[in-house]
Amino acid sequence: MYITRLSQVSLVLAANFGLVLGDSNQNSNPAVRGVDPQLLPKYKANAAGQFTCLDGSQQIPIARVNDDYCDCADGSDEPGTSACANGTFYCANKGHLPGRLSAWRVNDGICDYDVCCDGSDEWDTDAACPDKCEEIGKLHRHKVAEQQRIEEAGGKRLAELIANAGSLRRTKQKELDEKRARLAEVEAELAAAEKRKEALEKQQHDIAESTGKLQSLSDQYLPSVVSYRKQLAAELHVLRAQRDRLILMLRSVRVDHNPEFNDPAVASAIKEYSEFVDAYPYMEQAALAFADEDDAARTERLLQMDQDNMAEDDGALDKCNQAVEIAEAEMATAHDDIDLFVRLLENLRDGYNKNYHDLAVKAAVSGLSAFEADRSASAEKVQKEQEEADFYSLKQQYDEMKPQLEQLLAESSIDENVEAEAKEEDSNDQKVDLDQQVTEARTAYWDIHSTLNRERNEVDQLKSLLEESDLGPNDMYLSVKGECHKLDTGEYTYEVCLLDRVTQISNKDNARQSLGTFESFAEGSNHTKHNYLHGTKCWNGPERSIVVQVICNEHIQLLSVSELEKCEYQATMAAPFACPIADAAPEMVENTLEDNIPDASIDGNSQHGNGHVHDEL
Ligand code: MAN
Repeated sequence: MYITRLSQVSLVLAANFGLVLGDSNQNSNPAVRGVDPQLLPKYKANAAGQFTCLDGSQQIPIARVNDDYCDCADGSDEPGTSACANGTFYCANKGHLPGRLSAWRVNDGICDYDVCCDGSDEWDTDAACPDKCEEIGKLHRHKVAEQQRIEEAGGKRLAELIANAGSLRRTKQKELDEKRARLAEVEAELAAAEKRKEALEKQQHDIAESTGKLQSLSDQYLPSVVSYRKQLAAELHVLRAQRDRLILMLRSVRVDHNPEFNDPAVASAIKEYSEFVDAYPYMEQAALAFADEDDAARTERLLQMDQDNMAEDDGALDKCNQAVEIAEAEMATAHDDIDLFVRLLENLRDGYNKNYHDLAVKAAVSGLSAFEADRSASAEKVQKEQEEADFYSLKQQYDEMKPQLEQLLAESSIDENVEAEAKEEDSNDQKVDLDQQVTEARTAYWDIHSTLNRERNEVDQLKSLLEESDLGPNDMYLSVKGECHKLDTGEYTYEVCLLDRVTQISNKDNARQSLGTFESFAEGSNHTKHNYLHGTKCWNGPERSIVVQVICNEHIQLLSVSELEKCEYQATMAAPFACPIADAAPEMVENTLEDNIPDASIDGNSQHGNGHVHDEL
């Protein structure tokens, strides 16, 4: 076996002392260079001068420890050289924390200050590696203290969040209960508003429909009804004039007869006429008012008056129809009155005592004959005029139109159940009013509709928060779920809405890409790693997704976002949720801190994971 210069020195030393020295400065002792002081007893030679590999696999002469030749399978015989690929070099790092370096880094010409701040790893090369432990140790202690301060503040904040979570949950639960009850009320309001809206809309539709039908009926019949009405008016004036003439004749008998004759026929005529006058006193007054006017002139004048009145109504079929109905009724009355008066006068003519020379009676009797003659002349005249005006055809058209009009008017009348107050207004006002009511009913309906949507959303959100969300141990995420935090990284601004969704917003054109919605806490992460999945699909790639890693801090802040692989993002977020909780048992907190110190591990690959366990709370 080739024995190096070093091994020879070791051998000499071993021979001198009979065992490997166990001083704390073992690196100055080449035989135990690179040995962890805790393991020093294992580097003593046994009675046979043998070293037992730490894995117990074999024994070798003590002189072969650190002889720069790898004997043990576990590399334990070469703690101070680079001979064993799996060996470990211990550096004492006085003034800082000890470190363990992979053997291959020993004497490689590089000062591995990240692990061995004392430069002891380069003990056999020209690399000058002065001891920097004081400086590095100071920096490290400062870092540890700062970390401790952050963890204390963050832990306190986390404890507060947890302490408040109970009452916050109760408050929100109460809010949810109230909102659910209110939702039922709004739903009922919406149903009522919808019913009212639909009823009014139907009515509006029906009216529009019948207005259309009315218009076409009017287009078809109005001109004939207007003419028919004029014909009736002319005939009515003739009848009125005739009636007035008879009234004046009978009045003259009543007022001017000689009562001394005591003629029963006269008395009977006067009695019946007086009954009429008592019932309709204005009829006689009206007749008197026209007494001095010539019949023809009067008819002409009244016709003109009629024309003026009619002009106002002629545009509307329903008004014209009403006027026709009134005229027909008046004509029937006039005919009845004329028949009555003629009968009275005929009875008088046939029954009066001719021996009495009562001038008033005689005038009435001869007046009757003149009346009859005039009456048949004017009847002929009226008939002639009516023939000229095609009266019977007009009447036929009117009779055809009338039932259709009545049906339409019945259909378009406002439904009293829906709108009682509009009843007395005229139909045009009714229509304006109905249009306004429809508009108002629609506005009311849509207002309630959007209120309902808004309130439903609020209920859904609260329900999902309180009943469907994992909010971490002790509801620690309750108060922040949905809270958004942004970070501008130059090209993009990222927005993380906690346990909800993450968005990438282009700073150039504001285009937004979803990086995912919250899916789960990563297993084993103590609720400090959040997975957001199913974001916008990448061009020719996967759906975007992001992992948000929380690190301890008092305040919440989005610290960094990077795209590790195309469309796979990672964010770091400072927040109390990764802090050790303030009121945890003190030893435990200390242990946690110890665990966090990045030094006692190989090559400085320290585990920065927080050792706190929220679940213990
Ligand atoms: C956008 C951004 C990038 C992403 C590409 C993929 O530009 O979302 O982060 O890498 O799309 O095409």
